[in-house]
Formats: sequence, structure tokens, C-alpha cells
Amino acid sequence: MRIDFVVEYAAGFAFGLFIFQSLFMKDMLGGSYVGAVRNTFVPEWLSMNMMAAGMFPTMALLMMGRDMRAMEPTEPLFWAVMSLGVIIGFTTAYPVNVWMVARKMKHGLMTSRPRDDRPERDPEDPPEHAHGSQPAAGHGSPGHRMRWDVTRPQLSAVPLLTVLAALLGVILPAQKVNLALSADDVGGAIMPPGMVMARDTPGEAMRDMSAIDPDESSYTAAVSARGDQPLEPEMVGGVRVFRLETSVIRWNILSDERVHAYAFNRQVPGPRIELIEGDRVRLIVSNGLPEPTTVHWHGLVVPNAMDGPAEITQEPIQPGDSYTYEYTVRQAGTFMYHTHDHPDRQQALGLYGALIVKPQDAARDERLRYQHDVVVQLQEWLEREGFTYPAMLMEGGLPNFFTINGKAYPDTEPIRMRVDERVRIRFIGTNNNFIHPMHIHGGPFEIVESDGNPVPAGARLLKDTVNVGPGERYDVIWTARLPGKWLLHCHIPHHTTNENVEEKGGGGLTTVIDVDA
Ligand SMILES: [Cu+2]
Repeated sequence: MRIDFVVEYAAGFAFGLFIFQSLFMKDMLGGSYVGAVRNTFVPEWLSMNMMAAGMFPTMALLMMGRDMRAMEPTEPLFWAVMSLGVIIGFTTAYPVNVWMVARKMKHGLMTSRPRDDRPERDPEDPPEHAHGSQPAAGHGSPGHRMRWDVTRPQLSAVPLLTVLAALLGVILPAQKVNLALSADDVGGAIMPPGMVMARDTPGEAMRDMSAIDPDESSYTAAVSARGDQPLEPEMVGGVRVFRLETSVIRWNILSDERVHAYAFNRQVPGPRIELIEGDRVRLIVSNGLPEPTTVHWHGLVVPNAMDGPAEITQEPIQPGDSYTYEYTVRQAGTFMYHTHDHPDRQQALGLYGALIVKPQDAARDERLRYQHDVVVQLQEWLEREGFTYPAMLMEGGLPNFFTINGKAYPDTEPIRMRVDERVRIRFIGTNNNFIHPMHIHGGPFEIVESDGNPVPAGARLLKDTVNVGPGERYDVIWTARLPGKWLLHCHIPHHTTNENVEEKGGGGLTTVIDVDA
């Protein structure tokens, strides 16, 4: 941005001096080109200072504002901002130009002067007025070149004021925005409304919080599409082989609310990976995102190189590349997988899924005597004006939509059961920011497993609300005691709205347990 200023100042000055004043206005000035350049140097410099005083803050604040496509010369927005900057620049320069024309320091485009006011002497002659020593009364002598009608104090004060104005045009916006950033640093990012961007906010922070570029979306999921679909493995020599592919998609969290998302296998959440304790698995992850990524198998004990944290145990998977994870599963219970490269951005945009491992000892599940098995994956979204930003606990990053398994109520999947039946609900904190107190109406539930570990019978809590924090899993058994519609919802009421609107008795993190007699 600083460099832009230098280039614009130099280019503006050069254009004004060498082309506009000296070439186009040459006839009006009379004399040779070089003479015209010499004669108009000071007036053009004063004019450029005032242009800069108006142009620089306009451009800095608009280009480094919310929509940084304004910094990319390939974007129409860049030219719109440039034009506006030039218009405002001309406006700020206008009073000084009027003054200079009145004082015969320069010709205006629309100046009409008596003929004898024109410079007619050989302009190769060093113009006396360049030294500012023109007597105020010396104007208007017939047959002589234009003489500056300025006093010495005026000729000191006005340039000083214009330099000051130009400096303020740089210093003031530099207090608000990071002028050290270039278009390359911010990459045409579109920032969420309300994000705090200070003079020292790095470009990396902006890119991290920016919206998904809508042009990156390669697929539109059907409005009725559901995430968390079981992923069928291929058996290769006794190894279960799963293929995961990341890409940018359009995904409906409500029938009338579409987000852009980072997705595994074109669904949000990613497909469900079902394993049996003792399985050997190979997971081939291909990256179709515009940025590097990795996958972490949350809660599983795997060889370190298979664990997934970018830069820690592996090089991130570059766009277009793939990486193969392979390990033997030695645990059972409710787990999840998610990106471990910039998860504050990528997981918030949808890169997560459930990983359910059945115990080798089937009795562990049988003892829980449930007829229904339901996964509840939580998520927070920030969608405004057609742009999807990663929801973050930062100014401007707070979510306005919330989903269970990729859908907000009333589009969440209801749970259907009969009186006296038991349901195992696997709450998974796939979300990034909030602890969600998940509550069920119609009687307490028993927490039978936490983070994939069985809770001994004597230590099981009976609760009707459980705090599910990011990364946590709680498996609870709820019994349908009475027929009717029983709500399962987060107990932070804002999280049960869709952009602060309650629809059909809820929103966001709400679903209905529909119990038949
Ligand atoms: Cu909540």
C-alpha cells in the first residue's frame, strides 16, 4: 500500500506535469515543451500534493476496508475505488488550483484570459518567477509572459500547507489500517463485518478470517442432501481403505439458507467412518481445497506420523496432493476426525466428521440396551450477504447460524422412537468455539461414555443437560418415558435461533424426539 502511494504520487505528478500541463496546455502557455515543464513544475507539485491529500485516505480506507478485492487491479472494484480516489483528489485540489489560476501561476482548463496575459517570451529563458521573486504589481504587461501574482509569504505558506495536507493524507489512514500490506498479502480477501483490523493486523490474520471465495465452490449439494453418510471402505488385503477428498462446496443448512463450505466428500459433516476395534485402516486424503490441509483422528492413539498436525508431524497436504494415513485401531467408542491445518478456519468451515468404532467385545454396547443410535455433531456458522466466514470467537467472527449434523432446525433430522425404547445419543463437539449445554426434555439421560471411554456403572451421572465443549464426546442413553414431541436442544437460547429468528419453535441446535405410544 505504501508503495502504491509512492507510485501513484509519482505517476500523478508526472502525468500532470509532462503530459497534461506541458503537452495539452502547451498552446495556452505558449513557448516550448521544456519551457512549459519548467514553468508548470511548482504549480503542478502544489496541485499534486492536494490531490494526494484527498486520494490517499480514500484509497487506503476503501482498499483496506472489508472487501480487499479493491486492491487487485484485475477486479472492477479496484478501478471503482481508484476513480473515486481521483475524483476526491481533484475536489481537494480544487481550491488550491483556483487560487493558483487567480494568481496567474497556472492556466486552468476553463480559464479565459486576455491575450496579452499569455507568456510569449522564449520560455528557454530561465523564468524569473520560478524563484518566487515576482513583484505583485508586475502582472499584465502587454507582450510579456504570465507573471505570478503572489507575495513571498504566500509562496512560502501555500507549498508548506500542501505538503502538510499530503503528509496528513498518509499519516491519518496509517493510524487505522496496515499500510504495509500489499495486494499479495491480503489476496483479495473479503472480511466479515465488524472484524477489528488495526494498523498492525497481519495479512495472514485477514486471510484466515476471510470469506470463502464463492468462485472456489466446485459443487452444489442438493438442498435435501445430508452429511454424516456412512463411507463404504474398499477391502485391500485385509485393510479397510477409505478415500476422503476435500473440496469447496455450496451446502444448504436450511432450505432457504445456503453456505459455502469446506467439505469432506462433498457433505457436511464429512462422511461417517465406521470401524471395528482391531481394524487395520488406510485413509487416503486428497486435497481439493485452495489451501493446504491435513486430517487428525481425534481421540485415537495412532503412530505419531499418522496423527495429522500440520508442521508438527507432517508437511501439510498441498492443493492437488494427497496423503495416506494408515494405522490399527485399538480403541472403541465415539471419535471424530477433523482438519489439523488452520483448524480455526478450516474446521469452522466444515472439515470434520464422526469416527465410530464398534467394540470387539459386542457385550460392551449390548449392556446399554439401546434400540436407536444417533450422532449429534455440533457446528457454528457465520453467513452474511452470501459470504461464509469461519465462525470465530473474535470481533466480527461470531456465528449467526448453528447446525446439528450440518442442518439447522427446522431442517434437522427428528429422532423417531416408541415409548420404553432407549436411544444412544453420541454428542460430538465438532464445533470450534462454544460449550453447548445440550438438554433433552422429558426426563434425564445417563452418561455412559465420555470421550470414547466407558463410564463405570457406579460413576454414571444422570443428567438432563450436558456441557459439550469443542473436542468432547458424551454418549448418553435416554429413555422415552412418555409419548409426544420432546425437544433436544442447546440451552444457550441464542444457539436455537437462525440469525436471531425463531422458526417453528426453535432454530439452530434444536431437534425433536418424536415418541409414539
Ligand atoms: Cu449452544
